[in-house]
Amino acid sequence: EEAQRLAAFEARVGEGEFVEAKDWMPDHYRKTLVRQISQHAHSEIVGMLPEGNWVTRAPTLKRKAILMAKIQDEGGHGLYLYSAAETLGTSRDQMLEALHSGKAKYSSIFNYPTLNWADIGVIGWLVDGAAIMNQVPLCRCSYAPYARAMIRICREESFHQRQGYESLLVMMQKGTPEQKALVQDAVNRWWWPSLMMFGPHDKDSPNSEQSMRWGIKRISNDDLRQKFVDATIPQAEVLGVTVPDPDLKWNAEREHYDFGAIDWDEFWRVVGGDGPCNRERLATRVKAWDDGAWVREAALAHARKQATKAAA
Ligand code: FAQ
Repeated sequence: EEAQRLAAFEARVGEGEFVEAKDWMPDHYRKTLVRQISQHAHSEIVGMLPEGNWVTRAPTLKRKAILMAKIQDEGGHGLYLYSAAETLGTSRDQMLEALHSGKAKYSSIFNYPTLNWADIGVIGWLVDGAAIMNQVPLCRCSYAPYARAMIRICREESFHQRQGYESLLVMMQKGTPEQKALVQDAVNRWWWPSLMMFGPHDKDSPNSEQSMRWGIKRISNDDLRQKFVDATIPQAEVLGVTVPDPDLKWNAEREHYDFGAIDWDEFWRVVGGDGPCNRERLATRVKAWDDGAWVREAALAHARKQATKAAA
Protein backbone atom coordinates (compact mmCIF):
# COMPACT_ATOMS: atom_id res chain seq x y z
CA GLU A 1 0.00 0.00 0.00
CA GLU A 2 2.93 2.31 0.85
CA ALA A 3 4.42 1.68 -2.60
CA GLN A 4 1.09 2.54 -4.22
CA ARG A 5 0.81 5.78 -2.29
CA LEU A 6 4.34 6.72 -3.29
CA ALA A 7 3.65 5.97 -6.94
CA ALA A 8 0.48 8.07 -6.85
CA PHE A 9 2.36 10.92 -5.15
CA GLU A 10 5.16 10.84 -7.69
CA ALA A 11 2.67 10.76 -10.56
CA ARG A 12 0.85 13.81 -9.14
CA VAL A 13 4.03 15.76 -8.62
CA GLY A 14 5.30 14.63 -12.03
CA GLU A 15 2.25 16.22 -13.62
CA GLY A 16 3.09 19.52 -11.95
CA GLU A 17 0.44 19.37 -9.22
CA PHE A 18 1.13 21.14 -5.95
CA VAL A 19 1.29 19.45 -2.54
CA GLU A 20 -0.45 21.07 0.42
CA ALA A 21 0.43 20.70 4.10
CA LYS A 22 -2.37 18.24 4.85
CA ASP A 23 -1.70 15.98 1.85
CA TRP A 24 0.06 12.67 2.29
CA MET A 25 3.75 12.91 1.40
CA PRO A 26 6.75 10.58 1.65
CA ASP A 27 8.82 10.99 4.78
CA HIS A 28 11.92 11.84 2.79
CA TYR A 29 10.06 14.57 0.86
CA ARG A 30 9.03 16.14 4.17
CA LYS A 31 12.57 15.90 5.57
CA THR A 32 14.13 17.38 2.44
CA LEU A 33 11.77 20.33 2.54
CA VAL A 34 12.33 21.01 6.23
CA ARG A 35 16.07 20.90 5.56
CA GLN A 36 15.98 23.23 2.58
CA ILE A 37 13.35 25.69 3.87
CA SER A 38 14.91 25.96 7.34
CA GLN A 39 18.38 26.48 5.83
CA HIS A 40 16.87 29.13 3.63
CA ALA A 41 15.21 30.82 6.63
CA HIS A 42 18.46 30.74 8.61
CA SER A 43 20.26 32.29 5.62
CA GLU A 44 17.87 35.22 5.59
CA ILE A 45 18.28 35.84 9.31
CA VAL A 46 22.07 35.43 9.33
CA GLY A 47 22.19 37.43 6.09
CA MET A 48 20.99 40.48 8.03
CA LEU A 49 24.29 40.61 9.91
CA PRO A 50 26.86 41.52 7.22
CA GLU A 51 24.63 44.41 6.12
CA GLY A 52 23.78 45.44 9.68
CA ASN A 53 27.49 46.17 10.02
CA TRP A 54 27.03 49.29 7.82
CA VAL A 55 23.76 50.78 9.09
CA THR A 56 25.52 53.27 11.37
CA ARG A 57 28.00 54.25 8.66
CA ALA A 58 25.80 54.57 5.56
CA PRO A 59 27.01 57.64 3.63
CA THR A 60 23.64 59.45 3.41
CA LEU A 61 20.23 59.38 5.07
CA LYS A 62 18.73 57.99 1.85
CA ARG A 63 21.18 55.07 1.73
CA LYS A 64 20.63 54.40 5.42
CA ALA A 65 16.83 54.29 5.03
CA ILE A 66 17.13 51.93 2.05
CA LEU A 67 19.56 49.67 3.89
CA MET A 68 17.35 49.46 6.98
CA ALA A 69 14.32 48.62 4.81
CA LYS A 70 16.27 45.89 3.04
CA ILE A 71 17.45 44.33 6.29
CA GLN A 72 13.89 44.38 7.65
CA ASP A 73 12.68 42.65 4.48
CA GLU A 74 15.22 39.91 5.13
CA GLY A 75 13.91 39.46 8.66
CA GLY A 76 10.43 39.15 7.13
CA HIS A 77 11.62 36.56 4.60
CA GLY A 78 13.04 34.51 7.45
CA LEU A 79 9.67 34.62 9.20
CA TYR A 80 7.63 33.55 6.15
CA LEU A 81 10.08 30.72 5.58
CA TYR A 82 10.05 29.48 9.19
CA SER A 83 6.24 29.50 8.94
CA ALA A 84 6.34 27.50 5.70
CA ALA A 85 8.65 24.96 7.38
CA GLU A 86 6.38 24.79 10.44
CA THR A 87 3.52 23.53 8.22
CA LEU A 88 5.63 20.38 7.82
CA GLY A 89 5.49 19.66 11.55
CA THR A 90 8.80 21.05 12.81
CA SER A 91 8.63 23.81 15.39
CA ARG A 92 10.48 27.08 15.11
CA ASP A 93 12.24 26.32 18.41
CA GLN A 94 13.55 23.07 16.95
CA MET A 95 14.83 24.85 13.85
CA LEU A 96 16.50 27.60 15.87
CA GLU A 97 18.05 25.07 18.22
CA ALA A 98 19.57 23.36 15.17
CA LEU A 99 21.00 26.70 13.99
CA HIS A 100 22.34 27.72 17.39
CA SER A 101 24.02 24.38 18.04
CA GLY A 102 25.76 24.53 14.67
CA LYS A 103 23.86 21.53 13.28
CA ALA A 104 21.86 23.41 10.64
CA LYS A 105 23.46 25.00 7.62
CA TYR A 106 22.92 28.47 6.23
CA SER A 107 24.30 29.96 3.03
CA SER A 108 28.09 30.07 2.84
CA ILE A 109 27.96 33.62 1.47
CA PHE A 110 27.09 35.19 4.82
CA ASN A 111 30.35 34.05 6.38
CA TYR A 112 32.33 36.70 4.52
CA PRO A 113 33.02 40.15 6.01
CA THR A 114 31.69 43.49 4.71
CA LEU A 115 34.89 45.55 4.61
CA ASN A 116 33.89 48.73 2.81
CA TRP A 117 30.70 50.61 1.89
CA ALA A 118 30.71 49.27 -1.67
CA ASP A 119 30.24 45.78 -0.20
CA ILE A 120 26.65 46.79 0.53
CA GLY A 121 25.99 47.63 -3.13
CA VAL A 122 27.77 44.49 -4.27
CA ILE A 123 25.72 42.31 -1.90
CA GLY A 124 22.58 43.76 -3.50
CA TRP A 125 23.86 43.30 -7.03
CA LEU A 126 25.61 39.92 -6.79
CA VAL A 127 24.24 38.18 -3.68
CA ASP A 128 20.61 39.19 -4.20
CA GLY A 129 21.12 38.65 -7.94
CA ALA A 130 22.25 35.08 -7.29
CA ALA A 131 19.45 34.62 -4.76
CA ILE A 132 16.81 35.66 -7.32
CA MET A 133 18.24 33.34 -9.98
CA ASN A 134 17.97 30.46 -7.53
CA GLN A 135 14.64 31.49 -6.01
CA VAL A 136 12.44 32.34 -9.01
CA PRO A 137 12.22 28.60 -9.90
CA LEU A 138 11.25 27.94 -6.26
CA CYS A 139 8.00 29.86 -6.88
CA ARG A 140 7.04 26.69 -8.80
CA CYS A 141 8.28 24.32 -6.10
CA SER A 142 5.90 21.36 -5.69
CA TYR A 143 5.32 22.19 -2.01
CA ALA A 144 2.70 24.94 -2.21
CA PRO A 145 3.29 26.78 1.11
CA TYR A 146 6.98 27.23 0.14
CA ALA A 147 6.10 28.26 -3.42
CA ARG A 148 3.61 30.86 -2.15
CA ALA A 149 6.16 32.34 0.28
CA MET A 150 8.71 32.59 -2.53
CA ILE A 151 6.50 34.80 -4.72
CA ARG A 152 6.62 37.75 -2.35
CA ILE A 153 10.23 37.09 -1.41
CA CYS A 154 11.30 37.22 -5.06
CA ARG A 155 9.56 40.54 -5.62
CA GLU A 156 11.41 42.03 -2.68
CA GLU A 157 14.73 40.48 -3.70
CA SER A 158 14.32 42.05 -7.08
CA PHE A 159 14.07 45.50 -5.46
CA HIS A 160 17.14 44.64 -3.35
CA GLN A 161 19.12 43.73 -6.44
CA ARG A 162 18.22 46.96 -8.21
CA GLN A 163 19.03 49.20 -5.26
CA GLY A 164 22.45 47.54 -4.98
CA TYR A 165 23.18 47.97 -8.66
CA GLU A 166 21.99 51.58 -8.64
CA SER A 167 24.19 52.48 -5.68
CA LEU A 168 27.20 50.98 -7.49
CA LEU A 169 26.32 52.87 -10.68
CA VAL A 170 26.37 56.13 -8.71
CA MET A 171 29.78 55.30 -7.25
CA MET A 172 31.18 54.30 -10.65
CA GLN A 173 29.71 57.20 -12.63
CA LYS A 174 29.98 60.05 -10.15
CA GLY A 175 32.53 58.76 -7.65
CA THR A 176 36.14 59.69 -7.03
CA PRO A 177 38.89 57.30 -8.19
CA GLU A 178 39.05 56.04 -4.61
CA GLN A 179 35.32 55.26 -4.59
CA LYS A 180 35.61 53.42 -7.91
CA ALA A 181 38.46 51.41 -6.45
CA LEU A 182 36.24 50.44 -3.50
CA VAL A 183 33.66 49.01 -5.92
CA GLN A 184 36.26 46.99 -7.79
CA ASP A 185 37.73 45.73 -4.51
CA ALA A 186 34.29 44.61 -3.31
CA VAL A 187 33.56 42.85 -6.62
CA ASN A 188 36.92 41.06 -6.41
CA ARG A 189 36.05 39.70 -2.97
CA TRP A 190 32.39 38.77 -3.55
CA TRP A 191 32.49 37.29 -7.07
CA TRP A 192 33.66 33.76 -6.29
CA PRO A 193 31.64 33.38 -3.05
CA SER A 194 28.54 34.46 -5.06
CA LEU A 195 29.13 31.66 -7.58
CA MET A 196 29.44 29.24 -4.64
CA MET A 197 25.93 30.15 -3.45
CA PHE A 198 24.47 27.81 -6.08
CA GLY A 199 26.01 24.80 -4.33
CA PRO A 200 28.35 22.06 -5.55
CA HIS A 201 28.55 20.87 -9.16
CA ASP A 202 25.57 18.74 -10.13
CA LYS A 203 27.71 15.61 -10.12
CA ASP A 204 28.76 16.35 -6.50
CA SER A 205 25.31 17.39 -5.30
CA PRO A 206 23.85 14.49 -3.28
CA ASN A 207 20.35 15.99 -2.97
CA SER A 208 19.77 17.21 -6.52
CA GLU A 209 18.49 14.11 -8.27
CA GLN A 210 15.74 13.38 -5.75
CA SER A 211 14.82 17.05 -5.34
CA MET A 212 14.51 17.50 -9.11
CA ARG A 213 12.34 14.38 -9.40
CA TRP A 214 10.02 15.69 -6.71
CA GLY A 215 9.79 19.15 -8.23
CA ILE A 216 11.44 20.79 -5.21
CA LYS A 217 14.28 22.04 -7.40
CA ARG A 218 13.35 22.88 -10.98
CA ILE A 219 16.76 23.90 -12.36
CA SER A 220 20.11 22.35 -11.42
CA ASN A 221 22.90 24.05 -9.44
CA ASP A 222 25.22 24.28 -12.48
CA ASP A 223 22.52 25.53 -14.85
CA LEU A 224 21.53 28.29 -12.43
CA ARG A 225 25.16 29.26 -11.92
CA GLN A 226 25.63 29.53 -15.70
CA LYS A 227 22.48 31.63 -16.04
CA PHE A 228 23.78 33.92 -13.31
CA VAL A 229 27.18 34.42 -14.99
CA ASP A 230 25.50 35.05 -18.36
CA ALA A 231 23.16 37.67 -16.88
CA THR A 232 25.77 39.37 -14.70
CA ILE A 233 28.76 39.90 -17.00
CA PRO A 234 26.95 42.39 -19.28
CA GLN A 235 25.90 44.28 -16.11
CA ALA A 236 29.55 44.38 -14.99
CA GLU A 237 30.45 45.87 -18.35
CA VAL A 238 27.86 48.63 -17.96
CA LEU A 239 29.18 49.35 -14.48
CA GLY A 240 32.78 49.39 -15.65
CA VAL A 241 34.13 46.70 -13.35
CA THR A 242 35.81 43.39 -14.09
CA VAL A 243 35.37 40.05 -12.36
CA PRO A 244 38.48 38.34 -10.96
CA ASP A 245 38.49 35.43 -13.40
CA PRO A 246 41.19 35.27 -16.11
CA ASP A 247 39.37 32.33 -17.73
CA LEU A 248 36.11 34.19 -18.25
CA LYS A 249 35.33 34.24 -21.98
CA TRP A 250 32.25 34.37 -24.22
CA ASN A 251 31.85 31.03 -25.95
CA ALA A 252 30.05 31.73 -29.24
CA GLU A 253 29.45 28.06 -29.91
CA ARG A 254 27.76 27.39 -26.55
CA GLU A 255 26.27 30.89 -26.44
CA HIS A 256 27.32 31.10 -22.81
CA TYR A 257 30.27 32.49 -20.89
CA ASP A 258 32.98 29.98 -19.99
CA PHE A 259 34.36 30.63 -16.54
CA GLY A 260 37.22 29.42 -14.36
CA ALA A 261 37.29 26.70 -11.71
CA ILE A 262 35.65 27.36 -8.35
CA ASP A 263 37.77 26.73 -5.25
CA TRP A 264 35.68 23.91 -3.77
CA ASP A 265 38.08 23.46 -0.85
CA GLU A 266 37.22 26.97 0.24
CA PHE A 267 33.49 26.27 -0.27
CA TRP A 268 33.48 23.14 1.90
CA ARG A 269 35.65 24.81 4.54
CA VAL A 270 33.12 27.65 4.83
CA VAL A 271 30.12 25.28 4.76
CA GLY A 272 31.86 23.20 7.45
CA GLY A 273 32.08 26.16 9.83
CA ASP A 274 35.59 27.42 9.15
CA GLY A 275 35.02 30.52 7.03
CA PRO A 276 36.20 34.04 7.86
CA CYS A 277 33.12 34.95 9.96
CA ASN A 278 31.33 31.67 10.83
CA ARG A 279 32.07 31.85 14.54
CA GLU A 280 31.18 35.52 14.78
CA ARG A 281 27.88 35.06 12.91
CA LEU A 282 26.74 32.15 15.04
CA ALA A 283 27.80 33.85 18.28
CA THR A 284 25.79 36.95 17.29
CA ARG A 285 22.65 34.88 16.64
CA VAL A 286 23.02 32.92 19.90
CA LYS A 287 23.50 36.15 21.87
CA ALA A 288 20.42 37.72 20.24
CA TRP A 289 18.40 34.62 21.23
CA ASP A 290 19.68 34.70 24.81
CA ASP A 291 19.15 38.46 25.12
CA GLY A 292 15.56 38.01 23.91
CA ALA A 293 14.68 35.41 26.56
CA TRP A 294 12.93 37.95 28.81
CA VAL A 295 10.72 39.10 25.93
CA ARG A 296 9.61 35.54 25.16
CA GLU A 297 8.98 34.87 28.86
CA ALA A 298 6.98 38.09 29.25
CA ALA A 299 4.89 37.32 26.14
CA LEU A 300 4.11 33.83 27.45
CA ALA A 301 3.23 35.16 30.92
CA HIS A 302 0.93 37.74 29.30
CA ALA A 303 -0.74 35.07 27.17
CA ARG A 304 -1.32 32.90 30.27
CA LYS A 305 -2.85 35.85 32.13
CA GLN A 306 -5.19 36.62 29.23
CA ALA A 307 -6.22 32.96 29.05
CA THR A 308 -7.02 32.85 32.80
CA LYS A 309 -9.00 36.08 32.47
CA ALA A 310 -10.98 34.69 29.56
CA ALA A 311 -11.70 31.47 31.50
CA ALA A 312 -12.88 33.39 34.61
N1 FAQ B 1 26.02 27.30 1.50
O1 FAQ B 1 23.01 18.50 -2.62
P1 FAQ B 1 23.17 19.98 -2.61
C1 FAQ B 1 19.37 34.73 0.73
C2 FAQ B 1 24.93 22.32 1.15
S1 FAQ B 1 19.97 33.69 -0.50
C3 FAQ B 1 25.89 26.39 2.48
O2 FAQ B 1 23.30 20.66 -3.91
P2 FAQ B 1 20.57 21.19 -2.16
C4 FAQ B 1 18.85 36.11 0.36
C5 FAQ B 1 23.54 21.73 1.04
O3 FAQ B 1 22.69 22.31 2.00
C6 FAQ B 1 20.76 32.28 0.26
N2 FAQ B 1 25.58 25.09 2.24
O4 FAQ B 1 21.98 20.62 -1.71
C7 FAQ B 1 19.64 37.22 0.94
C8 FAQ B 1 23.81 20.28 1.26
O5 FAQ B 1 23.99 20.01 2.64
P3 FAQ B 1 22.92 19.14 3.51
C9 FAQ B 1 19.86 31.18 0.71
C10 FAQ B 1 25.36 24.74 0.96
O6 FAQ B 1 19.82 21.56 -0.95
C11 FAQ B 1 20.41 38.00 0.11
C12 FAQ B 1 25.17 20.08 0.62
O7 FAQ B 1 25.78 21.36 0.56
N3 FAQ B 1 19.11 30.60 -0.37
O8 FAQ B 1 19.37 34.32 1.83
C13 FAQ B 1 25.45 25.65 -0.11
O9 FAQ B 1 19.90 20.25 -3.13
C14 FAQ B 1 21.17 39.04 0.60
C15 FAQ B 1 25.08 19.48 -0.77
O10 FAQ B 1 24.44 20.37 -1.70
C16 FAQ B 1 18.55 29.36 -0.27
O11 FAQ B 1 18.71 28.68 0.73
C17 FAQ B 1 25.80 26.98 0.20
N4 FAQ B 1 25.95 27.93 -0.74
O12 FAQ B 1 20.94 22.51 -2.98
C18 FAQ B 1 19.61 37.52 2.30
C19 FAQ B 1 17.70 28.92 -1.43
N5 FAQ B 1 25.19 24.99 -1.26
O13 FAQ B 1 21.70 20.01 3.67
C20 FAQ B 1 20.39 38.56 2.81
C21 FAQ B 1 17.03 27.59 -1.18
C22 FAQ B 1 24.95 23.71 -0.92
O14 FAQ B 1 22.61 17.90 2.70
C23 FAQ B 1 21.19 39.33 1.95
N6 FAQ B 1 17.96 26.49 -1.20
N7 FAQ B 1 25.06 23.56 0.40
O15 FAQ B 1 23.60 18.88 4.81
C24 FAQ B 1 18.35 25.85 -2.33
O16 FAQ B 1 17.96 26.20 -3.42
C25 FAQ B 1 19.25 24.64 -2.19
O17 FAQ B 1 19.18 24.21 -0.85
C26 FAQ B 1 20.73 24.90 -2.61
C27 FAQ B 1 21.53 23.61 -2.33
C28 FAQ B 1 20.81 25.22 -4.09
C29 FAQ B 1 21.34 26.03 -1.78
